[in-house]
Amino acid sequence: MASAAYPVLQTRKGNWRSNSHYRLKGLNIPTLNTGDPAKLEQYLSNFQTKSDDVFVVSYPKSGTTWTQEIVWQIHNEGKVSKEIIGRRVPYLEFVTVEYTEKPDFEALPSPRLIKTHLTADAIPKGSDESSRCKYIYISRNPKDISVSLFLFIKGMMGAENTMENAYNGPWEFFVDLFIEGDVPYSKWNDHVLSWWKHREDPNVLFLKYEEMQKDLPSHVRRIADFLQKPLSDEIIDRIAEQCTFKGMMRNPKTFKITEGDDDIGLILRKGVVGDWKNYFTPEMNEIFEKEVLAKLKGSGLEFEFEP
Ligand code: PPS
Repeated sequence: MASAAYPVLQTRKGNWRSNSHYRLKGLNIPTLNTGDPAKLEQYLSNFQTKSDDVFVVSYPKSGTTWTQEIVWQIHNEGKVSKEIIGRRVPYLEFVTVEYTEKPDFEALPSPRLIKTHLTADAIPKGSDESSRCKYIYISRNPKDISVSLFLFIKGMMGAENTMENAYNGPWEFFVDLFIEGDVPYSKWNDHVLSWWKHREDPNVLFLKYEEMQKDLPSHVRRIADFLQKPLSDEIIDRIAEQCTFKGMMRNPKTFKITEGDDDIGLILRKGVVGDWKNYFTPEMNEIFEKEVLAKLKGSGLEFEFEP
């Protein structure tokens, strides 16, 4: 429902078009996420956090689902569930969604485990000690993110109800859109830096996908400690094994964006570091280094690009 306050934003080049977005909370939110952008913006602005809420936060395609599953298993002592992840750790920005199940955060039992892609500036925060919740931010190198996002968005084209709003161009154009921030949740560098600034806040845990790949058990322990969940080494090791890419691939349809038994919106794809090398030309790499990675200079934030 476009309106003067919330126009539909879409970048075009010839017949190619970016995903369509609404601008709210200072970010590009896919029009597919909501039929009522004003209502979504109001909901996000008024969301009341509780002190035991846990937010799993990321820029899209950074390892959100992986972290959601780890957090859920930590809270459930290593149990494995086939219930779709969006029901167990629901997505905040789907609160007014129309094409799939809407989450109900008020009905969610405590501690509420919540997924979101909001920046540190846009995310709901408690105003005092009694409502100050925890945030786990998962980051990933932007070259692998851009490939993962491109392939995911292209895949969403297969769904009839998403055709009008979805990306229809080639990889080359997508790289430009990613650099310009004409993609869901806008510019990667602004997003990651908004959270990096808060990495030392006691209620923020800042993680990196590439480091999790290298040593998953120690990260499961770090997350459990951060959530003050005392678990035995045996349970930690079990969760780490169950949350490897191979472990999660035992139930691939548990990890989907939408409800239903189809293959639309499947999230587990390759799960590796360095797939970008199969897509980037030397010229793209050069532009990316200059336009995206150079923006991190001086922040102390660095990423690994090789397995
Ligand atoms: S989303 O749609 O924004 O929530 O996507 P997100 O979950 O953030 O990211 C999807 C990518 O994470 C990979 N993934 C994993 N990698 C390693 N280990 C595990 N267990 C795992 N689970 C998900 C998933 O495959 C996507 O990356 P690509 O590069 O596309 O494979």
